[in-house]
Amino acid sequence: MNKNLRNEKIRNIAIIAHVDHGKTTLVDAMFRQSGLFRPGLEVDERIMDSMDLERERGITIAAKNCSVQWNGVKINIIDTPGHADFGGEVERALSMADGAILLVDASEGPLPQTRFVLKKTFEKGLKVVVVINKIDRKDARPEQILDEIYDLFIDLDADEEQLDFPYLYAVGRQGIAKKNLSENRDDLHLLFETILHEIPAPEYDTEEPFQMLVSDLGYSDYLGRLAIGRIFNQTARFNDAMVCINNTEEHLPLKISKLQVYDGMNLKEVETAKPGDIVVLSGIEDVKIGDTICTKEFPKPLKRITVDEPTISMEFTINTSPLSGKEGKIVQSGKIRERLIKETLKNVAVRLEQTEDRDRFIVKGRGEFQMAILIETMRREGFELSVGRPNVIYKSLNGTMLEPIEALFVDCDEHFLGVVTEKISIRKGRLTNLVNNRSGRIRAEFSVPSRSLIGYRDEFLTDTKGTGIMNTIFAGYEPFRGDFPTRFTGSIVSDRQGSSVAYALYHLEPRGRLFIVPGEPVYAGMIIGEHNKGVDISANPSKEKKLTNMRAAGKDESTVCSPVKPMTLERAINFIKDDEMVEVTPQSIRLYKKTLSIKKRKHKNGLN
Ligand SMILES: Nc1nc2c(ncn2[C@@H]2O[C@H](COP(=O)(O)OP(=O)(O)OP(=O)(O)O)[C@@H](O)[C@H]2O)c(=O)[nH]1
Ligand SMILES: [Mg+2]
Repeated sequence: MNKNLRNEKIRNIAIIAHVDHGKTTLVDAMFRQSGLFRPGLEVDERIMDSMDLERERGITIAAKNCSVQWNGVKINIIDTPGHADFGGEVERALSMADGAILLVDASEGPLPQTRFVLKKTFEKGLKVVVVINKIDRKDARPEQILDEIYDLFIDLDADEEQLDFPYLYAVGRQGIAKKNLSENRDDLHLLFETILHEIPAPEYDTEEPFQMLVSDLGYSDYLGRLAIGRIFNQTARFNDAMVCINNTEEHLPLKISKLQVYDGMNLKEVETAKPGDIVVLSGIEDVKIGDTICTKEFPKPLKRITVDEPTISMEFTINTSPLSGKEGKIVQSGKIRERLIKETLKNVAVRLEQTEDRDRFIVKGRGEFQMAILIETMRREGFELSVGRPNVIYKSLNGTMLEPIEALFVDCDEHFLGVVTEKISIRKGRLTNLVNNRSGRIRAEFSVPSRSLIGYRDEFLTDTKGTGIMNTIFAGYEPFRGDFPTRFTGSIVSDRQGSSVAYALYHLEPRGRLFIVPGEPVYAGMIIGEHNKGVDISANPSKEKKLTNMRAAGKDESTVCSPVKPMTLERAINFIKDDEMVEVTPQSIRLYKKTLSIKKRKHKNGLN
């Protein structure tokens, strides 16, 4: 009798899209128009992108909750990242939602991550409201994009009801949403109304016991660990005694020491929270994402959150370079291990494997960008460590080695198609589709091994003079397509410890592209540049000019070195080969050969 009730006072939505299609900016406008800020208050842009790295890079990295009120209904919003490497965050966010706002850029149209996130909402059976965003763009083609979205729904096997999706046109940045392009509107009221009308209110069952699914973790200095998630049935009360059911079906007792709900971007303490609401609960330390919190009397776990498997793995070790321990505060393997475990608790897409060597860990995730963000975060916390090349994760089926394959979508000037196709075919990629609509730009689709894309993005941008756009989506596992070099150039390797000098670097410039400037510390085995040819060479970057008493006029060469593009972490991990590592400290990024001594390297390679 009391089944299938709905809490009409609440809506839970996730905002999903391909990267940069305007999710976080739309949330700003929703905040403004729901009266969250007093008029005239200066507010930062993309206020939900609160992490330092998010603000610096202008992208969302972690999914985050907030809420707005509209006509007496609380809309819990989860802003998600659009970058493919953070797809696990979308999967986690959807576990709290009853529906999703799918944003699609009115010029770019549906892109690979649009497909990924839409597929995930279908798998969860969630209602989707489509918002064709950025219709103010000069190159906007909203009606065409609507057709493309419809095609995408068909492609993903949407049923009739899903195909009849509600849609709006919007300029998120100006806070405008409308049903018809010709309509004159200057607010988001229609979006709020559509959410209230189309997204089902959270359903609950009074005959079921209390259940809350933990979908996120937080930490507060005063309260300790915070469990964040949605209440599925019954009401939570401050001081209630509960149990947390973990992945091994253990029942860990807890008492709700504080109960909070989202109020705008902040949290508000409450005495009780109703079914369907998203709460932040304190009172338990040992809780993980996916656990269910329920009563002691009726412990009944909900289905755990599942996310896609990791696709790449990377070696993390303590820093063993001769310069280790000079720049970082935290260098011990125990601390690195603790930090990585902490990451796996919060980040559902990251896995950690301990190896036999206690100083060496294997970290698995969704992509090298995700790894770079993790490493960058660690170095900012004061860590010093070394990392190896990102490697794809192979599988084996009936004795056949399988490798991950991606569909690669390229949009570039037709003149660059030749060089792009050539580079991709060397890397065992195949052209699968080509559209030339005679506009001067072409759209090509390739099927490529994932491993060939590691480090390729930079080259692609250089090859297309910065104008090409590439997007990828994981397509599945296929038989291994054969070897090709991970890099077609060699490394210039320092043969001794010292300090680099201008004279030596100047004379090395013709050999390739240098990574260091005069006055930097170097050591034997440190990679100081990229060699033009496919083999490594040794060099002495601290070689001074021989001083003679005889200074012949006109013979003194000027030794002004060319500017060096600073080595970033992302470039470094994409650049190194299997026998090379990146040394990361709060101040420096250095590259080195795993075997520092040239003699030992030669011996290993069977050379004398
Ligand atoms: N022309 C136009 N640009 C917009 C609009 N909304 C957002 N933008 C711009 O699009 C860029 C990306 O906006 P974000 O809100 O960060 O996009 P996002 O979808 O949250 O990006 P990720 O979270 O990294 O996936 C920013 O430069 C915005 O200023 C719009 O309505 N029109
Ligand atoms: Mg964002």
